[in-house]
Amino acid sequence: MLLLGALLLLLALPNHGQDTTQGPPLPKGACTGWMAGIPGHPGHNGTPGRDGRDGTPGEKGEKGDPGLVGPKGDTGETGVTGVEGPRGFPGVPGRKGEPGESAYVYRSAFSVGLESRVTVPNVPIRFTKIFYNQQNHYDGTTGKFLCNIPGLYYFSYHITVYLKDVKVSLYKNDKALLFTHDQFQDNNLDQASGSVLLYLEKGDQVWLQVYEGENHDGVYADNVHDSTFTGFLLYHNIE
Ligand SMILES: [Ca+2]
Repeated sequence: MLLLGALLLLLALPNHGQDTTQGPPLPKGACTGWMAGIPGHPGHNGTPGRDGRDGTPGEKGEKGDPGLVGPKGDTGETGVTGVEGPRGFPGVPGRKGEPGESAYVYRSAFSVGLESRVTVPNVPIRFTKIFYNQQNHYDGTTGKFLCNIPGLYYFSYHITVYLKDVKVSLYKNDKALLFTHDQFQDNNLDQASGSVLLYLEKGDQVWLQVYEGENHDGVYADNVHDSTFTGFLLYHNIE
């Protein structure tokens, strides 16, 4: 430090002498007592400068981690109905049902025969040998069948012919509808028969009767020869 101060003194000397020749005169005795001063203290720091300009954008960073799963969304609209599927296999048969109530059964039938030969013409033949007459729609006292159930009926008769010719008619309400004629042959035994379908209303009557008098009343029956009359309801009127 002392060395530096001496150096500065040597440099300053010529200038001092020059100034004395050209500048105002120094006060008397000034140069004789001049000595170099002690360097001052460093000044205070200045105020901070303004911010610099923004730098250029940096390089693009790496892709970040996936975010958290968001909440479940709302239910969407119903879609279009699909095409009908193929037909399934047949199911197992169900159990047998309980017996139902018995429906009303329309029954009307009779089957009767003669017990002996007929000798009275032009009146209903009275068949008194009863094979079947459950509903009693045939009346053995009159020889007439009385219709109780409207419908279609089937009637038939099989007559044993003996000793005389036979002419019989099937009557419906006093009108002969069906005629059967058989000529008797001597020393023989003949048969005559007929059948018909008739629609009957309730109250109609049907019977057999010999016609054209006593020369045609060869209707015969005994213990081993029968003459029969049969009728039954084929089906009732459903109206
Ligand atoms: Ca004959």
